[in-house]
Parts: sequence; C-alpha cells; structure tokens
Amino acid sequence: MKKVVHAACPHDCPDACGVLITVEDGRATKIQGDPAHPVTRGFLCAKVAKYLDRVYSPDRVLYPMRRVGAKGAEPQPRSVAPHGQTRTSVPTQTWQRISWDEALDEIAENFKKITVEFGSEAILPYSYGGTLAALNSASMDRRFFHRLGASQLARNICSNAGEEGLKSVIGTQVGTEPEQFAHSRYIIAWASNIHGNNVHLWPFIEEARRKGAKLVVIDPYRTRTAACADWYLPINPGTDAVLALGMMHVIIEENLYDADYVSHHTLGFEELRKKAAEYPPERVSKWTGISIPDIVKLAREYATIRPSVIRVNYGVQRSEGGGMATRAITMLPCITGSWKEVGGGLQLSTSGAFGLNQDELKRPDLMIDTLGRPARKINMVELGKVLNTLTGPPVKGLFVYGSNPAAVCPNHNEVVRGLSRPDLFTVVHEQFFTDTTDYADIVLPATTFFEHKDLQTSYGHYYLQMSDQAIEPLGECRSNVETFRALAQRMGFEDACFRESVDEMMDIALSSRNPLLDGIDRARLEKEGHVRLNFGSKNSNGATGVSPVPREASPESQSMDSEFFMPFAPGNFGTASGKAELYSEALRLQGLDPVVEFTPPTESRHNPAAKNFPLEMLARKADNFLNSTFSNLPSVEKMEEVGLLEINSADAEARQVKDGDKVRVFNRRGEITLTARVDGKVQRGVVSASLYWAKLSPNSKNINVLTSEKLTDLGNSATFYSVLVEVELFQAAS
Ligand SMILES: Nc1nc2c(c(=O)[nH]1)N[C@H]1C(S)=C(S)[C@@H](COP(=O)(O)OP(=O)(O)OC[C@H]3O[C@@H](n4cnc5c(=O)[nH]c(N)nc54)[C@H](O)[C@@H]3O)O[C@H]1N2
Ligand SMILES: Nc1nc2c(c(=O)[nH]1)N[C@H]1C(S)=C(S)[C@@H](COP(=O)(O)OP(=O)(O)OC[C@H]3O[C@@H](n4cnc5c(=O)[nH]c(N)nc54)[C@H](O)[C@@H]3O)O[C@H]1N2
Ligand code: SF4
Ligand SMILES: [Mo]
Repeated sequence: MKKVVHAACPHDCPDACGVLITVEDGRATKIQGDPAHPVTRGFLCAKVAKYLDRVYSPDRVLYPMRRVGAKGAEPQPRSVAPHGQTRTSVPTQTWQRISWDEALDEIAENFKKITVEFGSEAILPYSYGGTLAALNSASMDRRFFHRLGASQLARNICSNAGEEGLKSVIGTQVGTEPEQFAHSRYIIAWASNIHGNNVHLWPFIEEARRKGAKLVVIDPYRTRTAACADWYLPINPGTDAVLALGMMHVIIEENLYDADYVSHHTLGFEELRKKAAEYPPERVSKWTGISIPDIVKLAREYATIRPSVIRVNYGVQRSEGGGMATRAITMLPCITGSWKEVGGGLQLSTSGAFGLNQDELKRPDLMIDTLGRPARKINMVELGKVLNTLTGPPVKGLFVYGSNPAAVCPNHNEVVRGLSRPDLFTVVHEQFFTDTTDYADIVLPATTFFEHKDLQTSYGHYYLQMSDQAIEPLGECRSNVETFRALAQRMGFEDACFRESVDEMMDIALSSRNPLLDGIDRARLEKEGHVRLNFGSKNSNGATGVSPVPREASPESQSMDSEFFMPFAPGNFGTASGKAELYSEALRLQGLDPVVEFTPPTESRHNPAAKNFPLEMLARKADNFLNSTFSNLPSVEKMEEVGLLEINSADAEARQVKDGDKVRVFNRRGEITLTARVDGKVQRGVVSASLYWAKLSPNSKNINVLTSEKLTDLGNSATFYSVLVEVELFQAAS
C-alpha cells in the first residue's frame, strides 16, 4: 500500500519545511519538499533530501543499552576514509542491550537515590535543538522534570543574546515575513549565511534581484551567500554594534531618517542621536575594517533605496557584545521607518508569533508543588564548569535528550572531564551513538520525525504545521513524549497530565489566548498540513503587534492570499511603552548603557593582552550539517569538506604554512589538528573552522576545545565567535 504523509522538518533551522513522505508497505521510500508550502516551495536542503539514509541508517540506536565498559570516547576505525565509507559510528564492545523495563527501573532507582541523598536539584535535564517540534522539544519532558524538582536548564547556547537585544528595542520576537523579501529593493544579509542556514529565503531574494534589488552581505567570512552578493563587506568579528552606530550617525546627520515615524513611534531618539554622534565613519572604520566611503555609502543606500530590509541572523550575537550589536542593528528600521513598507523592516526571528499554550504544555506549577519554589537554574553553556565545580548540590544525575553536548558545548575538554566522572549517572536519549552517548550509563533509542506525530512552529516564517507520523518506530525507539510519559509512571507521578495522549496535548497547545491562532485547530491542521497564522483576525492591537495590511498594497501581490503581516507599520511595538525603545530604562536598571554599549571583545586581536593568541577564530557551523547532526552520515558527510582551518595567505605565510599542510590550532583551553586551507574566505587576522563530531576527528577533539564558556553581554549566551587562537605548522603536506 502506498500513501503520502505530510510532515514538517523539526531540525533547528528557521525554514521549518513542509515535507511529503511517501510510504510503501510501511517503509518510507521518498522524501520531498511540500510544493504547496509557500516558503518550502517544493524543495529541501541537501542534507534533509537524504533523510531516508538517516532514518534507515545501520548506525541508529534501536534498543535501550546499558554501559558495560568504561566511560569515554569510543575509538573509531578512523584510519580508513577521508569520508568514512568504511567507518561506523556504532560502538563495539561497551554496550549491553537491555529491555525498556530494565532501563526505566534503573533510571527511576538512580533518580530516587540521588534525590534522597543530594536533593532533586542534583538532577539536571540537558536538551536543545535535536527537535524543535512543539511536543517533543518541550512538553512531557518539562512536566517530568518540574514534578521531579530537578534543576532547571537555562537553554542559552544559541539565541538569547540576540533575542534580548531585539526585544530591548521592539519588545517581541517577530519580524518581516520571508515572502515580503521579494518586494524589497535593498536587502542586507547581516551575519546571515542564507545559502547555508536559511536556504528557503533565497528564492525570494532572487525574485527581488530579478526586479533590480541589491543584496549586501556583512560577514567576516566569505560565505556562499557573500560570494553571490552584489556587495560583500567583510567586517572584523564582534564589531557590528559600531557599524550600526556609524550607519545611524550618517543617517541622522544627513537627515535621512523618517522624522514622522521617529516622533510617533520611537522613544529616546535624542539620546540615540548623541550616542551615534560619537561614532563618525573614521572611528567606525578603525574598528570594523570597512572603509570610510563604504560606511557612508552603505548608510545612504540603506536609508534611501526603499523598501530596504535586514535579514540579521544569530551569527552576530555569538560574540561577547552580541546582545548590544543586535540591539543597534534593530534600531535601523526604526529610525528609517522601513517597517511601514511591504518588503521593509527586519527579521531575526518569527517565533514570537506562534504563542502556543506553553504553561499547560510545560506545567511549571508542578515544580512549585514539589519544591515550594522555583528550582535553581543552570546555564547549559557552562556545562563543563557545572559538572566539575558546582556544589550545593553537585550535579549527580544528567538526562540528555535532543542534544549532543560532548560536541556542541564550548570548552569541550572541561565538558568531557565532567562527563567522565564515575559518580555521575548519565542517561542519553538519542537516535545515534554520538559523542555524548560515549559517556552515558544508559542509552535510550529515540524516534525520528518520520516515526512520531507533532506540531511544528517556525522561527523563519509564519506557518503552523502538522507533522504526521509516517512509519512505525524502528526497533524499540520511543519519542521524547513517550519516553518521559513512561518514566513519569515509573517514578509514581500521578498527575493527570502524564497520561495525556499526543492529540490531547496538541489540543492543549492550540488552546492558547494568542489571537493569531484563532480558527486554527488540530482538525484543520490535519487536513491542510500548514496554516498561515491568523493575521486577519480582529485584534490589530494584540500583544504581538499585529496589524495586517491588505496585500493589494503591493502591485506584485496578486499571487498571495490574505494580507501581508506588517507588525510595526503603525508603531504598536511590543515594549512596555508601545514604542521602539532607542533608550531602554530596563537596560539602565541592569547597569548597562540604555542606548547602545560597544565593548570590544576581550577575545579579540585588538585587545593588547591577547598577543599570544593573535588570530580570531570563527568556530562556525557547516553548511551541510546541522550543528553536530548529520556529521556521521556518510552520504551527507561527502558533501562537506571536514577538518579544515581556513586562513588568510598573509597569516599562513607568516607561519610557513601552505595550503594542505597539517596545522596545530591552540589556545589556553586546548588544541586540535586541522588541514590548512588558504583560499581567501577569511581576511587577515581571522581564521575559521567548522563543527563536527569530536570522535570522528583526530584525537577525538573538535573545535569546541578552543571555545570558551564566557557569556554574552545580554542574555548570557555562548560566545562561539569570540575566540582567540594561534596556529603553527604541524606537518607539511607531502
Ligand atoms: N546548514 C546549516 N543550517 C543551520 C545550522 C547548521 O549548523 N547548518 N544551524 C542552525 C542553527 S542552530 C541556527 S541558530 C541557525 C543560525 O543561523 P545563522 O545565524 O545564520 O548562524 P551562524 O552560521 O552562526 O552565523 C551566520 C553568519 O554570521 C557570521 N558571523 C560570525 N561572527 C560575526 C560577526 O561578528 N559579525 C558578523 N556580521 N557576522 C558574523 C558567520 O561567519 C556566519 O556566516 O542556523 C540553523 N541552520
Ligand atoms: N563551535 C560551535 N559550537 C556550536 C555552534 C557553532 O556555531 N559553533 N552552534 C551552537 C548552536 S547555535 C546550537 S543551537 C547548538 C546546538 O546543539 P544541539 O541542539 O545539541 O545540536 P545537535 O548537534 O544538532 O544535536 C542534537 C542531537 O539531538 C538528536 N535528536 C534529534 N531529534 C531527536 C529527538 O526527537 N529526540 C531525541 N532524544 N534526540 C533527538 C540528534 O541525533 C542529535 O545528536 O550548538 C551550538 N554549538
Ligand atoms: S534543515 Fe531546514 S532547510 Fe533543511 S529541510 Fe529542515 S527546515 Fe528545511
Ligand atoms: Mo542554534
């Protein structure tokens, strides 16, 4: 029997694609992008196009496993294979298959023991972006840990600095919808690797360019997106706040701002004017490395070629000053008034529009029932420090799901030291034997999105989707929801919420007061697959700043249904004042500059104290992987050149390094061996390397041995792009 099932890609990617899975006799035989989805438009990225290889990989975890050997990186048969054809990521001797009953008993027993001896906060959940689907990413798991009274995890590894920066100005996490980019005439991709990380925005940009739009890329790395831009501006890492201030300097001085919009819809323009006055192009040029004429030209073009839009992405906020940098960039459309125009504004994230009923999904009240207060919060970025030094109580039990901290967490050597502790009881729920499962006591098998049903929001568009189950779970795999439901039973948790079915939970998720969900229920999602959020609904004054504008506003809009989403055309910002806050009292109360503060990163070659490690490393994501996911899949790995250190020719020559040589890359935290690539993608003083599984790399080390646990200025996020290193020749290519 043959059927086609509508699903949605749950990976940590703004595009949240609609996916059609063909199933024949119970086996998935084809995956394709949903042609009816207005943003997916029938295509998938290269990695998910190969998803059948992932679902049916011989390397899947299919049964619960108990460790029998020592904790530590499994040695891989690494000798063969630049691209791993004969390699497998499945461990060989360390594991013993057990039943789910045995596994659940053992986990429950350990959690109870730890609770009695050290208190429930000695248990730490650790999850992130393995799946972003609403139920499997954050529902039954949260209920479970709340009822248990476990420590709370501050999930700050990715986006908090940017979110805080954005919200400090506009008060909410919404922005220009991707479809509107087709109507822009000036598009700035600011720290935004669209080809690599957000490929479904590209067709809209191409459409705009066919009509004469200009694409500008601001990125210290010459990405694939930069390579096909109309204008590429390499910028010194971590200096974006200065560039934005410099642009505002020119825009204000030359009267290119929208005085009417500014006076009606912003707060603190005079303070901003004073701050921007301190950043004339000469000063900005020194910091950013961008020439004075280019700064002036960028500012003038951005303010006068209309509509102009900024796609700013999270790369900008992975530096020490990333929160303030995002804040400064977010001010630009607020002073030019480009929020008023179809194809104007800015997008960092669209996630704030979905507003599911999170309280009922996650039940934080259960934690108060158990502990009488909120549990302590532990920042996931600091896992190394936490596992090695935290007391009162120490972390004794760790439950990892939907994350691979032994690959993705900064300061890898410290993370591994912590995970190796013999007294730490670690459970990992996974689809594959990752870097992290190597340190688990119990490994549980997890379903992929083919094998369970869920609801999918997005952080790059405004369509809510149903992701239906396409096939039966492989082996004994269970979804996150099923796993935590079973564990709750084992722990004796009796609250009714632990017995809810997936459908009931979806209904709860949708039973929110968010007006944008009006008229959207499970039955409709099941029937239609994707549904555009209800921007046409009554409340143009909702908390999300909804204010629909008829699509006829644009001449090219005939093909589009309903209205454009123009959240801030009439002002109506999500801040307390309802205005775009160019001056923020909340920041002042935190002891920060209420306008914008530029603090040069300490991990910067411009810091004189940094002389032993003079190169700034961008510890980037690979275009063909998703963080560490897909690293182990031979058909995907073939598309990506792994283990490279990209370095400028001047820096290479100074170290007698030639293209193809093996180099040692090091700082005080650690060292790795990579292959030098001298190809002009980075400027002098900057090097770049990308994320990969540690155990598939030489000496089981990846680039996170070099990154630090230092946190950003706002939001306490990770600083993967503020890293200083030195490079030396290790072995010349023969
Ligand atoms: N193919 C692929 N897609 C992905 C991911 C992946 O790993 N691979 N990861 C997903 C995840 S988790 C996320 S959060 C999103 C993130 O998507 P993006 O926010 O686009 O993420 P990054 O790749 O971290 O950064 C974007 C760009 O910022 C640049 N950059 C670094 N430092 C600076 C700086 O100081 N200033 C400026 N102007 N630019 C800088 C980087 O070189 C990079 O090209 O993508 C998602 N999509
Ligand atoms: N050096 C460096 N480090 C980085 C970054 C960087 O740019 N550079 N990016 C950072 C960013 S932005 C992020 S978001 C983090 C991401 O960090 P993580 O969220 O840990 O990301 P992944 O590496 O994708 O690991 C997710 C794991 O979840 C598993 N998984 C997938 N679906 C499910 C499921 O349904 N259930 C369970 N139980 N498991 C599942 C996958 O097999 C995979 O091993 O990494 C950060 N680390
Ligand atoms: S990873 Fe992103 S681009 Fe690729 S299929 Fe998933 S949502 Fe689409
Ligand atoms: Mo991320």
